[in-house]
Amino acid sequence: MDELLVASTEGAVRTLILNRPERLNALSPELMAALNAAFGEVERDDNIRAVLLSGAGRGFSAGADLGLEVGGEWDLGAMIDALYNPLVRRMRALPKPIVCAVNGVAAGAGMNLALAADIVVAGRDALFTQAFIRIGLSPDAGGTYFLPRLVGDARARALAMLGETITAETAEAYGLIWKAIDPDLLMTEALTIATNLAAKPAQALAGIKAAFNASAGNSFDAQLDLERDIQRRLGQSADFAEGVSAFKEKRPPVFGR
Ligand code: T3D
Repeated sequence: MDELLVASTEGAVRTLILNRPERLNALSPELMAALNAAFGEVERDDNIRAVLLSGAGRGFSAGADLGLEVGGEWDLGAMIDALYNPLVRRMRALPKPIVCAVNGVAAGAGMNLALAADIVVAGRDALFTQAFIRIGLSPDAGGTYFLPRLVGDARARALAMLGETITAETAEAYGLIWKAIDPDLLMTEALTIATNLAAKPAQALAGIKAAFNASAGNSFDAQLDLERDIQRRLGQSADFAEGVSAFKEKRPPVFGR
């Protein structure tokens, strides 16, 4: 049987490809478990400095696997507790940048999985939909947290309540994603972004991620204090010393490996 999640490493970038193309990479419990394990490995491996997440075939992910049996006994909350929430928490807490290349439709939890990444790029032919409402559900996998923060409350509510499909270009115009890209160049450009991130000072990237993660829930004062604490720590790092020396010596910096 083909692997559900194909992992490869190029330099310091770990690429993870959802691999159920015949089901548009629907998130079966097995695929979710594989994703959770893969992000756990990335967390532990000091040689990995950035992650690139994408999907095989013509879709990024069609969300939860609807092929599973549903019914009164089916506890979706338990599934979310066991698989969805740990994954999204892990992706947000990972002190390394995650680039997501959306290569086709991203629906329901598939869309929200993409939004849990730090930088999202999409092929111009990609589509985004909060499909939950069509099957009588409300967004999960962080959707009601990410959406209003990315696109504002008005658009977030409409996307969730209407379940309309938007194009990658609209997603870019809304500020939902970083960029819409020529589909033929998507993976090359996404890998370039991830490789670029992997060469940047890792502790500073971790600091940026921690600061932005906290920003949504912090008061202005608390955020200023957090910025100070992060900067204090970074100010003592070898990368900062190297950055300043390189600036003074008019040469490119070489950050720690
Ligand atoms: O379970 C829990 O824990 C609760 C959590 C819920 C979170 C959620 O994500 S709820 C939202 C679930 N997703 C959806 O409702 C989307 C369902 N899919 C679609 O609406 C459409 O497939 C798309 C709009 C995404 C794409 O349409 P299209 O026309 O490009 O493709 P298609 O023909 O519908 O799909 C291709 C195949 O993938 C097809 O199989 P077949 O008929 O060729 O054998 C289709 O059944 C399969 N597929 C698509 N989505 C899913 C799926 N199989 C299982 N689960 C899916 N979500």
